[in-house]
Amino acid sequence: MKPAILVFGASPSQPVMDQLEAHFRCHHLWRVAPAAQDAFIVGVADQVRAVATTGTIGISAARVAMLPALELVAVNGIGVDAVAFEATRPRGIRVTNTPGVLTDDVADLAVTLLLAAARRLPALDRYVRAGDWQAKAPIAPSRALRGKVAGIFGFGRIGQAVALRLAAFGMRLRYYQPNAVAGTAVARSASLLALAEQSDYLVVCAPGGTATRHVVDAAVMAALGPAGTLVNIARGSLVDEPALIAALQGGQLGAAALDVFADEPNVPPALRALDNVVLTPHVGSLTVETRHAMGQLVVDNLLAHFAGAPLITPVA
Ligand code: 8YV
Repeated sequence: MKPAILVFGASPSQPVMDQLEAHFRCHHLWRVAPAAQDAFIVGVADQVRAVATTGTIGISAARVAMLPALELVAVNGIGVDAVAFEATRPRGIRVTNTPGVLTDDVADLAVTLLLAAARRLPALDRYVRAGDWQAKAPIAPSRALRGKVAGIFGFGRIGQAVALRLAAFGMRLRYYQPNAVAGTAVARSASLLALAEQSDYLVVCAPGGTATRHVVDAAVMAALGPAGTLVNIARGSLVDEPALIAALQGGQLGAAALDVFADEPNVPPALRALDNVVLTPHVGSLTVETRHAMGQLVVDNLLAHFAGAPLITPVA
């Protein structure tokens, strides 16, 4: 009999969904209204040997506890901060994610956001649509990128891919993360605060989770300064969002370009009301090609697990 899996989130790739259906007895939780999901899980819990989830949904300790036969959590994403490892680890439940395949697209979005903030793209788009051009309304010039410093917080695969791209714009680069990265020509700052002080743009590429919660705080934003821009493509949890709103409103921080938020999809109205922000709905990896590749890794990890083969991309 095919193993039963619980699918927390659908992939936009039809071939991925078809493979899940072909190889597993799929119970699709994403089709169930939130209020009815616990009852749905209770109905299938005894059979469920694996969960296919997303980076943002992960799996809570309560849900792990509801699944007595759970062996594997396959995350369709790189971030595993939403996985309750305190619940999976003691039971030997294995976890996989999708590193590598999303690096370029997430880095591309980071650069897109940075450029959009630097050249004030949303405001200029609104200007043309509103007829302000014909009305000869004044347009303030933007600031050039060349020669400016991009500080990259979190210098893993994605951070390094962002650096590679920004170098092509003539930007100077620095990074900070607790462990120095070997073999890079990019200078490491002594701390996140020092990086913010030395940068015109701070690009957040570090993992979410308890260790990095609210590390981008009021002091870091003040260090980045009134002409500085915060870019976040990592997790909303890294940024103290009320402090960010206050800094943007008060002028201590110049601008922000954000793909991720503290409580998605609930972006605070005060943030939405600001003119000096660019906002996207957590779409760093949302391209046809990358979502297919991510979903394929989920399928391949599930198949490897049930074949007794080594997992393709296990989380240590
Ligand atoms: C996705 C992500 O939004 O990779 C991650 O950690 O946050 C994103 O790529 C998410 O996992 C949806 O599948």
